[in-house]
Amino acid sequence: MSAPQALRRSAALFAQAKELIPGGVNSPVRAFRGVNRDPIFMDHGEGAFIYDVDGNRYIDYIGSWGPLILGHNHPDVCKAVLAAAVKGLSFGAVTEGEVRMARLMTSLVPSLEMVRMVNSGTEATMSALRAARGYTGREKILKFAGCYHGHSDALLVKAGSGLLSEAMPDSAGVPGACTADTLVASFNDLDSVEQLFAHHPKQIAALIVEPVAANMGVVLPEAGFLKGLRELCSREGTLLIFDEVITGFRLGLAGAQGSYGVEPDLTAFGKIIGGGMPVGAYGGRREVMELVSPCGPVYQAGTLSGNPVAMAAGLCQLKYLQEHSAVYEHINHLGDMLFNGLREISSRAGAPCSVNHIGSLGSLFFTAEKVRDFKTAKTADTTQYARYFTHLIEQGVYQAPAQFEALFVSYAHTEAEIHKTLEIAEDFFRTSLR
Ligand code: HOZ
Repeated sequence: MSAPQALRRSAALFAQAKELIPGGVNSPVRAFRGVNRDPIFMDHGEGAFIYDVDGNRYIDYIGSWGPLILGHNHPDVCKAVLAAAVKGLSFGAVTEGEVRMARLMTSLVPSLEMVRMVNSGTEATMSALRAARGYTGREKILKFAGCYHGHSDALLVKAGSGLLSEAMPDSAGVPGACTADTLVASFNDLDSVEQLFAHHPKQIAALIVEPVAANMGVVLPEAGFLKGLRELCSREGTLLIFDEVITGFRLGLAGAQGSYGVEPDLTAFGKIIGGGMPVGAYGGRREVMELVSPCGPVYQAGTLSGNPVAMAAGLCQLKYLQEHSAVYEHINHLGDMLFNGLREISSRAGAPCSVNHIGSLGSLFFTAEKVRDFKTAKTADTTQYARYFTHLIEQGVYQAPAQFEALFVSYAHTEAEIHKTLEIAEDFFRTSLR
């Protein structure tokens, strides 16, 4: 890799941005506050690499937070976007792409009988909860500490992602009434869920969970946890909602529900189904989805929902995944190489680290604790993570700018990038760990 260029243009842009945009960013995690640095302005991406405005190249383990599973600028996806764009950017009317997308998604994910497109994961989870409340006639919802389901009011309770790295317990501006019906249990702790059901019998409309939590860093469900949730929800008449914004189409064509063999009633999807364009979707059991307007009384709408360019990008990427099983073989192999490698080199260096991963998705935590929930995730040393981040970014490896986020490997990565990354990480563990 060539010598790093000073981040002059980035710094100049950030100075302007701070005057015009809160914190200089349009989403908090990318402000790099979690690693005590200023953000780096990106210019373009190509394959496994992302390039900043000062001409530095980085191996990219963010991939726009997951959706770029084929890597940056995949030629097929770009071609599909361009072909759709010349026909018109938005109509606010129905298009064929939406039908094809719904047909493809329902054919790939067995629990999906009907699906509604929206514009983001936040909209997807919020709308799925509304449908669940409409179906059950109940008001309470149950979530898990450290899980993040977007920024709608009712879900900003003990949330992960940006709230965790900013060390904010909850958001200001959310009326108490909006969160009064949100119950919080502990991830991987079925007893905590049982207790909430016992205290609120027949009152909980939905239990929402990231089947693999990926917004307090990556935390895997322990054996029996998801199945236990399924059983409790069925027993209580509560709808089980999987938030597969991160895991959907990443762990496999049927997402985490396919990998773990547990069927939710509803699923929320996010950016990956847009191949990098702003998209989300929610769907599941027909009798629930048929309550959504204009079919039924649960209102939800959006001019850009099912946008034709986004549908074209998403369809192209999903079809590519469907037709090339080599994608999952490749990213899972590289994911194993990367995360097992990090586990080995940190342990060889005697560093107190814990690595969680499944396939191409994972996190390294600076803690000796086995990370299995919010409490253990929070034992991670964020100062050490910031040092690690700085070491890697200065050597051309771009990873999550906060301890409590995930890393993503794409089809465009090769063993060469993984080796390079491990070499740089090992150098950190050998020389910089204090
Ligand atoms: N909420 C995302 C991470 N879990 C970050 C979004 C962004 O900054 O783009």
